[in-house]
Amino acid sequence: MSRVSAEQIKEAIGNFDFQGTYVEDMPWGNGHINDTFLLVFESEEKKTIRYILQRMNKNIFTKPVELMENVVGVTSYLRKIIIENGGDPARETLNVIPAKDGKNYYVDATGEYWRAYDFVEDATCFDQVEKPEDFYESAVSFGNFQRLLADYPAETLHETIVNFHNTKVRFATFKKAVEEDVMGRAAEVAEEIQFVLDREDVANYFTDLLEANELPLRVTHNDTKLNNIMMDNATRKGICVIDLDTVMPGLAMNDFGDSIRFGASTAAEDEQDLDKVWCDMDLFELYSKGFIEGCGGKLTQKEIELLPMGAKTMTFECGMRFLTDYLQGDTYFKIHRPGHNLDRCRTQFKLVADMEAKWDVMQGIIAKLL
Ligand code: ADP
Ligand code: GN1
Ligand code: MG
Repeated sequence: MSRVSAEQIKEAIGNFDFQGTYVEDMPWGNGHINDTFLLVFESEEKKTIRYILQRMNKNIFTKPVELMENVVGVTSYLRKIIIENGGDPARETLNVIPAKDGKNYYVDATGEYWRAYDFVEDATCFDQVEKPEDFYESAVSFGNFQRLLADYPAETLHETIVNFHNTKVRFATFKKAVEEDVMGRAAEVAEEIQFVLDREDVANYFTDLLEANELPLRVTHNDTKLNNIMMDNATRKGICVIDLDTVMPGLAMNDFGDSIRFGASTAAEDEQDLDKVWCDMDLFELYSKGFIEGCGGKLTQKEIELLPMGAKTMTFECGMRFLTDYLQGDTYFKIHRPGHNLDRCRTQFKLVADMEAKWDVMQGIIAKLL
């Protein structure tokens, strides 16, 4: 996708129903997919009002209108529950700001899709765990999110990315990328390619069980990394689950697993020194406890038993996706340096290997919580 120009931002800002007078805008956050901006406005009483403005990634989300239907459907459903529970709907769910024409998005002159949200104030998104308790609280929140959506009419949700966590299909796509090798990069990453090929059983595991109807499909978030949740600065509890682009029917174990691969790592997702990258078992235990509690008894025994497999599968899948993108020329994930996707892939594979070494410990932790 082309870079966002100043004129494009200006046009988008002018077409949403924002309160107050425009002060400034700046790029915001560390998401890999959308182009996110913080907007600052000022009310007549000189109070600062902040918004999030995003250019949706149309290459990835090819049906942005359907995607926004999902987001509005889910956020208005959550809003009702939050009000019933005496919570604060302005901070506990995303709130979509309508465009001036009343739609939930704006299409600019170049055909790009934009959306806007209230900024969730007095809360922070973390790119790495700072305090273990924060990770526990994020687990409770992601578990709660799944519990709150347990009765959401799943049939009304559009599948925003088909086969998003179908790891078997991801494996096939990866093999094709290796065969095509459009950038001529395969030879230099032979070791990483072999790492994937040796684990076809991991790729097939959940897909096969799903096809055999042995796992419940639930409404899940599907992108549960730590920086997709806002932690309240005062209480340090998870206040708002964000990045709802991939809310779709999915597996509870995958929501669990995606959080582990990102948050239970002792290093950043793109750390280049692999000696720093491990899967921390204390964090794994904390998250497991919080997630099971947050799901509020909704998980079956089998789902709980399969949580370690969710961690391994999501980490493996994510590493394979980074490697696929590296082989295909970095067209999917935003990169900020050459080889960025390869660095990311290597941390994920280091984590998978570490989980394999600690498999009995992980199973033991879950057995204790059952
Ligand atoms: P991406 O799909 O690119 O990850 P996100 O929707 O996760 O996009 O947004 C990127 C970042 O922007 C988040 O990690 C968070 O830091 C920030 N952000 C997004 N929405 C809000 C919001 N409503 N209030 C405050 N910060 C937000
Ligand atoms: C992307 O959108 P963001 O940055 O929260 C990706 C996830 C990956 C993650 C890896 C829609 O998440 O699936 O796990 O990067 N989102 C999409 O950090 O592909
Ligand atoms: Mg995000």
